[in-house]
Amino acid sequence: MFYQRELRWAEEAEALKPELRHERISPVAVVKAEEDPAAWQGWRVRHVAAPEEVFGRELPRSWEYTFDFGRYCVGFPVFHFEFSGLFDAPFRLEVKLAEVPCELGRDFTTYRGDLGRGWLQEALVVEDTAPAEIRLPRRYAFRYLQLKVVVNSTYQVVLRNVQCDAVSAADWSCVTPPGEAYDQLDRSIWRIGLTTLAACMQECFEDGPKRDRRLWLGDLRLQALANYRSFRNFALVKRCLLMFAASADEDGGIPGCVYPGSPRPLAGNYTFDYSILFGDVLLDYVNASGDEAGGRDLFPVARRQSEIALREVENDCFHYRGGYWLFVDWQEKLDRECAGHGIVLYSLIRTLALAQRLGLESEVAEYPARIERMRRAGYAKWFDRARGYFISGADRQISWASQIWAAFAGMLPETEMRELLRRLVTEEEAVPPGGPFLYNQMVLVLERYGLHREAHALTRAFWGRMVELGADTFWEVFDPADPMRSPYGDPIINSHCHAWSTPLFSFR
Ligand code: RAM
Repeated sequence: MFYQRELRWAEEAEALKPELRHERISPVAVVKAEEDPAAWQGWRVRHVAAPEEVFGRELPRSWEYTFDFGRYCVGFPVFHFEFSGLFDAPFRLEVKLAEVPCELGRDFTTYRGDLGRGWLQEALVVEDTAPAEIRLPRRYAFRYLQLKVVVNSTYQVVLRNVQCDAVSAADWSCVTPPGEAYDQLDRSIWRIGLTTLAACMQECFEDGPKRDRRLWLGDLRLQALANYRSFRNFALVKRCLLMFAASADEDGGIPGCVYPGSPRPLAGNYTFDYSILFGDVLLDYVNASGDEAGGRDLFPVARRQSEIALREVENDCFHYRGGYWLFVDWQEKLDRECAGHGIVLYSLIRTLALAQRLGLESEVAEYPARIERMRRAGYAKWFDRARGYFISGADRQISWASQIWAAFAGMLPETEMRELLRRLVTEEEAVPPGGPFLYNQMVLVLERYGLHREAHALTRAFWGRMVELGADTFWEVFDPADPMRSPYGDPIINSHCHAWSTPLFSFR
């Protein structure tokens, strides 16, 4: 459908590829991972030496050191060595990198998850010459870096230093810290949040720099909002929007995620609820950047996603017939139909608002009436007056997801919705979020309904707990009651720096 334009969009996206900023980071300690049932995920690290005690000394034939960089790094590890004596066998170096202690401590051969083991970060370097510098060619995301040599040859090795050539598209000089009114915990949440976002700002917005290192539209929606309030890198958002537009299929549908690539980005998974929010992300972008020409150029893509969404609507209600991925949240117990209705309705509302913002109302002339009908039908089908909540599925499930998306879509009058959201936060019967992604949607929607205080309290309770547990960056998956939770069958494959977990509370 957009074929004529896709190559141009791909070229424009390519032209917006950012120049990454570099920073050299050195380790602050030599540590050892130890099992500790009292620690989060059962592992902690113990300080064993200062890096200077290792650097510059002649090392034994077999050795192993784990360096703690004291902060989260995304970049290329660089090692400096000095070899003396006759170089009579290749130098063999094993490298392991980890975001968190549990990953550092676990033997990767015990990995039992569903996703490919290739995401676990390790490298084997074999050098035939005596190189003064070894730079790993792949980019890694880590706080801990382990080097191991097993039975070296007879030459002597001195490790001069270990560093990370860290890269990011984020510019910290654009950022204004929270005002006086915010305490230490708030400041930590804010700082760790932006550290998370910055780590994910590479040649595109990545979901996580360890895994999946890909651009996902649902993640971009939250990343872009956090970015407008901090690093204000509008070009990177535009590049990502263009990458999605450039990977539309014949029907004009865009995927839920793309793999950066040339001449065109490659489409990844189709995620219904992500794709249909293209117009929402585009509207936020136009509002934040003022780039109306860019908005107009991509408007047909936004409208097409809403049209595709409407195919799943019958008698003004969304029906989940299956056959495609309706993600909403990592919560296995969730009945997604009511939330799905809210997302489709919200997509129409936002595409209409985008058209109005760009003076293109005539292209979506039927939307106002449709929106009204879907609001009424949604209320009639899913709102339970007696219980005061939206319910979903045969089990009449009350969930955060249903309420959140009903709220985004304005399925109740504003004052009633505000009251519902206030009650929801402490509702014991409600199926809670499966992780930070949906908590963040809640923070957003609370703020949209003027519930700033509630959004703040939720942020402190949920993200504050990760701070207490020692997070350097915010985690993709976090359930305070279940440290080993993983949607992928093994927590060491979880991403511990995931931009959708950058808290969206506005520290104003
Ligand atoms: C995972 C990633 C990504 C998310 C999708 C739905 O693979 O964590 O961030 O958007 O799932």
